[in-house]
Amino acid sequence: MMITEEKFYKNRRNFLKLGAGALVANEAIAEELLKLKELVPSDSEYAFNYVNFYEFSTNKSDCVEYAKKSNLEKRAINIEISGLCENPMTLNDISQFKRVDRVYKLRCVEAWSMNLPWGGFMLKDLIALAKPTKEAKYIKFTSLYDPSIFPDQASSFGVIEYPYVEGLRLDEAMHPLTILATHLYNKPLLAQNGAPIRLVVPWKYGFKYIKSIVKIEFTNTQPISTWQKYNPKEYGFYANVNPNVAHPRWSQARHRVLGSFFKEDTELFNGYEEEVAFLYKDLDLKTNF
Ligand SMILES: Nc1nc2c(c(=O)[nH]1)N[C@H]1C(S)=C(S)[C@@H](COP(=O)(O)O)O[C@H]1N2
Ligand SMILES: [Mo]
Repeated sequence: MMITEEKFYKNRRNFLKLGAGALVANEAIAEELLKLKELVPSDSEYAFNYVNFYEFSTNKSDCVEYAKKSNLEKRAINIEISGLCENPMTLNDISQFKRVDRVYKLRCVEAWSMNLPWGGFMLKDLIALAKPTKEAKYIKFTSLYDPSIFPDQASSFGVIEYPYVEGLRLDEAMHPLTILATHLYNKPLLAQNGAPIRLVVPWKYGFKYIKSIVKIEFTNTQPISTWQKYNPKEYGFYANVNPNVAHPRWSQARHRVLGSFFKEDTELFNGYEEEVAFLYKDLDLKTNF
């Protein structure tokens, strides 16, 4: 324990000395830091059964039932990469990217959390391949639209607008903590978790983790995300986990850890402040929520 802590603080000092700009450059230190921060994964039953996937249903267990019939797991990765970049392409082969395995805390805006062991690759590796032009400032993601498998897309009383859309600033997308996940608990993603590929951004609320991605575009204007469009007073573009900014209808100061009886304090940037705060040094987090 002592050794681990000593190593952690020593590394943290080096890390801070290198400064924000070096974060992306010095991946080795970032990986080391993450290892020392590693969490104990939650029981996989929560991850597989307590899900939000509105295309299937707003009911968490109905999602799982519809997901079983969807065949989403059998779909090949097929992402159209377009917009402001030098190498637009259709991405099918992800074997070219270095595999990363990360246990991150997922904090849902609904005030619960779980620790999830993801497998995938860093989004920045894909961005390097696509080569965004200097005009590109944002990245926009789109989920699959297929009313034949998604009941809420087929319904005329659909809850939200489809397809589900999300966005990141390009520097957030290039951060080494941001990954595209293909695996969860060392198994290919289940349909209900966003097969075959989904986004994971651990310092943001879970609704940013867009599932079943079919399109990625580089843009110079800030994309409007699905939840922001649904209710801009309640859901912002940034959606950074922040205990000091309440949702208009509930506090974000604490959350329930699934599988634990107790609630715990929510941390700024979901506990990843050391790694990501530099991205927001010029931003008022209260107005840019
Ligand atoms: N396409 C799509 N992606 C989505 C959602 C959704 O409804 N549709 N729900 C989001 C929300 S609110 C959360 S908390 C996470 C949940 O991921 P999980 O169910 O795999 O834990 O997925 C996010 N990604
Ligand atoms: Mo969520």
